[in-house]
Amino acid sequence: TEEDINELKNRTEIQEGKLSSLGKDRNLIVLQVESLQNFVINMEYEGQEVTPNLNKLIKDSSSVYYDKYYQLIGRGNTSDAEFVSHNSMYPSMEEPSYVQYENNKFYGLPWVLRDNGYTAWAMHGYKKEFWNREKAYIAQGFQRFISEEDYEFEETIGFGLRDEDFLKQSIEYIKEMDNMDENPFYAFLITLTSHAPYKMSEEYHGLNLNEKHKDTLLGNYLQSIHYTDKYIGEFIESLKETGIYEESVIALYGDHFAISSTQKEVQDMMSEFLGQHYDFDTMMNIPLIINIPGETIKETISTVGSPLDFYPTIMNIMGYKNEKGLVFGRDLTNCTGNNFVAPQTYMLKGSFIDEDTLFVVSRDGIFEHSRAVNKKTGKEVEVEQFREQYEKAIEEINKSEFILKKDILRIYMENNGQINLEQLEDIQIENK
Ligand code: GP9
Repeated sequence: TEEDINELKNRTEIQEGKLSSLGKDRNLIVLQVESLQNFVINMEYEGQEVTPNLNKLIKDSSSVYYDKYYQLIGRGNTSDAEFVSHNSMYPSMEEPSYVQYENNKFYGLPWVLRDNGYTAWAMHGYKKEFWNREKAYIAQGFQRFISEEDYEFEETIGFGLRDEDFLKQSIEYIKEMDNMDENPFYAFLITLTSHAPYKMSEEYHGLNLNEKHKDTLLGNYLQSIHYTDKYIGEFIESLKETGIYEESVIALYGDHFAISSTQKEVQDMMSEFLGQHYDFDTMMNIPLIINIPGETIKETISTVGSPLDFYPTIMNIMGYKNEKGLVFGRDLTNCTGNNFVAPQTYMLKGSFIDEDTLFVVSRDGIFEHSRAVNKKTGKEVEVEQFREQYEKAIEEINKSEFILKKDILRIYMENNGQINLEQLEDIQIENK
């Protein structure tokens, strides 16, 4: 309805507040890290830091750490994490969003930065066709996609190109962007090595694991994320050496979980390891870190959020206005009230995580059979009291799907923010 569009318009207008415009005229470098879960942050494994470089980045006086950030992906996994982060729209549950909406009109992060003079490139050390990235990146607003074929390498780990090669050579592409003109740039990098099943030969193992964890899913994951962390550390040091670091904003987040809570055996193992019940809220918790060199801003922000909120959060920092598009997320730095995330993978539509509650819709989709857990006590509570939040989660997803299916941003942008809703045919959106 017109009311819905107006509400989204208001949501899209970011209010001035904390961190506003600190990134103006700076480059933006975003690292999307494969399978980076939040539980490894600040974790010590028998006296060894699992992610020393990420921990150092979080401790930096110029960093803000969002520790209640949860994954939001659909059929397109990693590529949906990109899609949601850039566009602040829910991912599709029918096909990977990059396939289904390849030719839609978007006004996401790359576009708004381009409108402000930036050049936007994406970098990823895998095949350019995978997840339909090469084709989808055009409508997403990327001007160039540096993919596997643009990197030199002799060895691979697991899925493909090693993060060491990827991150070292990406510095050269970043320098190229920096030297192109006087304008700032947007570099979006997606790492790969810490991909399931996390197996690497021993020469890459940097942690001493005890016998219990050696060659297990958890042990391999810890080794693998420790490896990636090492090269993220080197990447940041290289940025400092080039002088690009001080002129940039650096944002880093995990794309999705590494270890699932849906298999009983794995869940028990994780609960024992972490000393707390390993449920969806721990599994889906990924970190978001934003670093603005030179600013004294150190803080941990515990507002619940997800990649849906990345675009408005980063736009508040970059200081540019989104005057053409619509977003569903919120600026996590300044938003007040009870924000929530409404996952549709691993949990069904209508499920949500907010500050107090983990609400999991039952497999049969019947509301009354759902499970609600008080996050503070870990105890199950009466579900009926959450009917409103459950309906809100479904409504938000449906609105986003309607906009994507009808390619409404195209109409919206072509008519300078006006939409004649009567001209749109009705479409059926399933509630499950
Ligand atoms: C491959 C990489 C992995 O390009 O992004 O994707 P995933 O399998 O995690 O979705």
